[in-house]
Amino acid sequence: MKTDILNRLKYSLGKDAENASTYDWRIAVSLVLRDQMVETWFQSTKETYEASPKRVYYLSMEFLIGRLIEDMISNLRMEDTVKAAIAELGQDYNTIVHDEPDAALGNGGLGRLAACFMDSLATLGIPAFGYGIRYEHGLFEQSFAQGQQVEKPETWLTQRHAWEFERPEARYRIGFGGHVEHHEGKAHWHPGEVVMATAHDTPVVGWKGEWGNTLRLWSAEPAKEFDLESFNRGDYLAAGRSEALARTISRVLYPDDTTESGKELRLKQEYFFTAASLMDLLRRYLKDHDDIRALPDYVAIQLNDTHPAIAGPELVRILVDEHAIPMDEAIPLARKCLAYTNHTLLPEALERWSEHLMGRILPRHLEIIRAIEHAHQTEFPDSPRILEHGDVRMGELAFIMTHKVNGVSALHTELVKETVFADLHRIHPTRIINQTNGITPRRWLYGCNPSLRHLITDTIGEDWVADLEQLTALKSKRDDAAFIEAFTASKRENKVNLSNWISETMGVTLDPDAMFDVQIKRIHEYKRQLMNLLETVALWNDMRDNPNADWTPRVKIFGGKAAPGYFVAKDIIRLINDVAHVINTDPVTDDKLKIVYPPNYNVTMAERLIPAADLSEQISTAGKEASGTGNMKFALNGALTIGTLDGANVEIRDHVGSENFFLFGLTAQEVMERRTHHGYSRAAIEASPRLQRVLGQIAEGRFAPHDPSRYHGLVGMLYDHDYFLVTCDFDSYFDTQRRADTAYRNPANWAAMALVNTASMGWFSSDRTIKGYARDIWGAKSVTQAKLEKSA
Ligand code: F58
Repeated sequence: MKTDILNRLKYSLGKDAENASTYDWRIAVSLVLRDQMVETWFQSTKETYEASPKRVYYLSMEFLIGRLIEDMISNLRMEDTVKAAIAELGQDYNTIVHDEPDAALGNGGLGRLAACFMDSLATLGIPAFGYGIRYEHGLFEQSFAQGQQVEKPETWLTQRHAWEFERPEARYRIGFGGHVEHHEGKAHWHPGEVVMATAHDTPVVGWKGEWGNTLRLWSAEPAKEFDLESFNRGDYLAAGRSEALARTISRVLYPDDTTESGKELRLKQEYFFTAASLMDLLRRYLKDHDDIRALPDYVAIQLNDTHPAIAGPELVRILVDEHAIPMDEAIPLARKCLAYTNHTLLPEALERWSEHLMGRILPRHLEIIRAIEHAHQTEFPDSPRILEHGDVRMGELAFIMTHKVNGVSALHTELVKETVFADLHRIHPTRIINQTNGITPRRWLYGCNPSLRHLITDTIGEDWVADLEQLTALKSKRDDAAFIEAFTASKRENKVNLSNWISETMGVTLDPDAMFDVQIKRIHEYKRQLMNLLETVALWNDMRDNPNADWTPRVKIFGGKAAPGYFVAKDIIRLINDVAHVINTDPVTDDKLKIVYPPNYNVTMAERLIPAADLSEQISTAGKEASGTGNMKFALNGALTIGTLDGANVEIRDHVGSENFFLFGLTAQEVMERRTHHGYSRAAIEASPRLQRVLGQIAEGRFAPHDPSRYHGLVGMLYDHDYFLVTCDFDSYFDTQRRADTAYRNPANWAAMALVNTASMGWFSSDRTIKGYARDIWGAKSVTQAKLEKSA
């Protein structure tokens, strides 16, 4: 390993050990690891060709993979070797690992789910490709200036990306615009603009390095480098214009996590990566099959939300225009290959494109969408329409063009059936199914929580890493005092580490024995960070009223970004920072209450915060959070949840037991009912003196003395249009927090509850989720499993 690293330093980076920077060492180590992976990767590809099984293609606009180096090291089981080599080379392991920038190619849960799925597909040995976009700039970098969010472009690709292989041979022409001609019953699309999609492959190796799949990300390049004629004329700007336009397509990830911006460039991104992926998978298929009609036997395409929903019309276009399959046969054939995952019920997040824009960017696709609409309406005259009020509704298109539609938690799936797709569900009653989300135990326990990992492995062996349900064996330890002590010590170690980091990076001193109460996720009204903050202020008031009472010390930790155009969310960020400033400098509560909000929350920060959490905030308005996956990560790492009956919280509570979960708030049904009451929020505020007091303090400028009217808008909104029912759930939330305080004062009992959480979370492994997709949606098999069965 040492020699390999030095060779890489020398021959790939042109450096010797004396002159190498941390960056050089990191790239050298990464390249050595990548070499190790390549063997598995080739072997897997070879076995896949031999077995000719069904391949899974996961199409996603986002893959929020974070750092890869430690994933690679642990999946290849090379921790000891790498650490020893780096130490012998006189370098620091942590410095090298922390030098890697996060690959932030996603906004939040949807993108991170895709990354967990890639890990599970590889671990399970299911042949799969992830297809997405190689954004030059991932999710923006967040900082705070006087408490306000400032966004800067993220620049991960200004450095070499050590894990990828560019594939100049996998290049496709992607057309946009132009016109369609019809001759003798055949359509001919003549695009007005063409860009090239070039593949960049990152190997994804599963646990123990037994199987490797590919994450193939497309970057956009000009079809023609630059216009030499303009250049020779001296018009340098014109010479580079088409090149710049082409590259724009993969330039930046859209930072909107819920609202659809309806931007032309976004539609182009969606078509760009979807079309390239379909061409690529069809080329692979046609290499060793000649019957295009057998495609569904070998290809399963999963659409991660509606972003790649243009895959329906695009596949039909290819079948009809390029393979001469009649339209009425092409539509069901395409449908058999495709499935769609819905991640949201929020109406503002359901994609729709104006027919006008669609016709301008993708004229042939609009014709095909009309044909799909016509075919469906003919068969089901009372069907909801894809084309409505001059819009193409991508949810309806995705539903109609796929054979399975899945929700991401049991509650969410029921709500999908009852709300967004109620009419389509009546027509196609078996199409909607549930696949509750999951998380990869490799990153979200083994990797991020070494102290707990060691304790678990010392107790039950190591097989839990690929078979998470084995954690149930830990339940019997809840009455074992020595084990509980070790479990508590592991949590404390993580809290001390986090406190040190907070102190170094933010200059705030934390008490590691205080309850660490964490809410990390995108900032959104429905996720109700505001309610958490109001509760914090109410607690602070109570502490100041009665400073000598027996308070449970708390650290409130927030993390998350707001979409740049989401002004209410940005006000909430500013208020958290303003309140933090006042509370953190109050001598009366100095040893009892602190608020920290480290900027630029990302996957790496999640890996730091989650293992150190005692309490996990999952407090969305019931019916609004499709599933949540952070909720699972916390519970797995031994945090107790305070939460509503929303998304996967319901199933987490079922698994860990209601006695080990702090439940509060209205149910989804009650939420809908409450909204019909006139003046419900004003009534709730009037019934709660505690909430009134807090809102009064915020409104009179207690936390912004130089700009007292700063939060009038926010407070006014709570009085008059509290759509997310912060006011209605406030009292029940506050009381439940006090129950948590009381429970925390009994450390052994708290630890036992936390342990039961960890021990009960096996079902939430993304391995279980992927097995569900493979069985119920894709009809795909594990090649490694088949090999095992054959040899047995
Ligand atoms: C999230 N959606 C859900 N969307 O909010 C969360 O409950 C769920 O656990 C997770 O998906 C995985 O199923 C989400 O993250 C986005 O970020 C989209 C980005 C692109 C625009 C629309 C929203």
